[in-house]
Amino acid sequence: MLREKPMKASELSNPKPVVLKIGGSVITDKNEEMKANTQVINRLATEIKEANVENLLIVHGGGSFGHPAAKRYNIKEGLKEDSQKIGFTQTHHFMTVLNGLVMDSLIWHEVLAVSIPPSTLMITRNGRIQSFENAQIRKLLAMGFLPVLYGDAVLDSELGFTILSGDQLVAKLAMHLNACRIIIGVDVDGLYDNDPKTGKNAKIYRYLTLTELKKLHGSIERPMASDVTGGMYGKIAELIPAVESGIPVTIVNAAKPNNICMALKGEKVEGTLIEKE
Ligand code: IP8
Repeated sequence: MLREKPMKASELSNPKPVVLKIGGSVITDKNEEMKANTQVINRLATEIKEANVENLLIVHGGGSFGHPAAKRYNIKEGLKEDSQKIGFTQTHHFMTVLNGLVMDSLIWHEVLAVSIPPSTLMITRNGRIQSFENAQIRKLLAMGFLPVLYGDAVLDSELGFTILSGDQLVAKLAMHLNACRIIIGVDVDGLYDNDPKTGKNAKIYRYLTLTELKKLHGSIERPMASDVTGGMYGKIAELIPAVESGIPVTIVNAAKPNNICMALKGEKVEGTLIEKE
């Protein structure tokens, strides 16, 4: 069932939601499977608590928890043989483990966070969200809670199962809930013309219009091998519909202390701002 229900008057009295994505490369160590950056997770929880944003949703990525198992068992490509099924269960489970660590920290910092496994709310079709039950999320937001979702291994009506990236989820949630902005926390200072970790002289984009973003999407380097959902390339592709619908996107370095707090408060942070025009 596809729910496109408009916001109720009581819900509209709240400010429009802000959607925050925290990249897997920020909260995990991608060099070691299943290694969480617990200090960073705790710092981010402090920043989220301090920013105290009304109507906030968080989506986090998979990093070294979700991606290695998904890659090992080709989960994104769908169910082709029974031996992949254990990989589906592992990928989903490892994401719940990472989510548990994020939740522990948020709850410890007295953030009113409630975890929602995306695989229970949505089904994809050939990798794209097909049905999305958002009543729980709307209700939680209306009651003042902070829903926390994540990239997940989900059921797919054509493929059997697949991987739903946190970025596809972010764009979909933002559009469904009429968000006022999206903040993407990554482990570099913004969007570059080249991978700043490997490419020398990579140039950062401070501001991009939708037209420029689309052009860039056509020219940017293809995915890095460690990330089944396509790294920065996948991110850009997923953000286009949200920017198209008028939701500005700010990409900031969440590995640098205080950036997420400032971005959440709407303060100016070094990064990349992408707007429709
Ligand atoms: O890290 C994918 O989410 P992402 C998560 O946001 C899994 O691309 C399960 C690999």
